[in-house]
Amino acid sequence: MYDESTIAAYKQNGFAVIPGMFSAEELAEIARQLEAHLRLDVASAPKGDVVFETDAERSLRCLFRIHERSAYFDQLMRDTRLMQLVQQLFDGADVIADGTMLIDKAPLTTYEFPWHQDNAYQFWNPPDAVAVTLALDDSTAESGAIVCLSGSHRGSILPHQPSGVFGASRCLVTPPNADEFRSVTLSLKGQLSVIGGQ
Ligand SMILES: O=C(O)CCC(=O)C(=O)O
Repeated sequence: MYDESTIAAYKQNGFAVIPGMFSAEELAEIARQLEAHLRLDVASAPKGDVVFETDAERSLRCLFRIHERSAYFDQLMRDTRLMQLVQQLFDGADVIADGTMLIDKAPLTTYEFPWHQDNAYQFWNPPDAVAVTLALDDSTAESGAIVCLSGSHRGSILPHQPSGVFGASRCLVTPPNADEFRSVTLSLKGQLSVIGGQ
């Protein structure tokens, strides 16, 4: 069982940061498996599952559906700790592990993820889903950390439109009102962030 204050923070804010779920050794192994997988997978992944950079130091921006081509990442997606955490966040409901993706924000990348609700990509009905993100690199305000709007998960599903950004293709039609929600930058280092609501 996870700390009740983490669960309460998630319900209040729509996100939570959980340090220490994976040990330093496990994180190193995940990073090693990822490197090995990328060497094999990027060339053979279906075209729609890979998004490349044009102007950054590293060429990969996003890789989708990794678990479909990697037994290791399929198993990681179903890790008991993750499944139990999400089950507790949803008050004991059955949990389905649905997908995996890698987001690589390389140095000198010039794009921004536009404001969006994740369900604009996943179309769950009802939209009872979370994104569980594992930070393999340090993720800071300077390096492009995820930014969340605290409490915005309690609102309704909002209209989205094409954003024109490769790998982050949908954005809110009307950007959020900066006065309405507290904006929180999730600085992560070997930590897990859970973001949910819509
Ligand atoms: O990395 C970001 O800025 C946004 C990522 C995101 O929306 C997601 O992982 O669902």
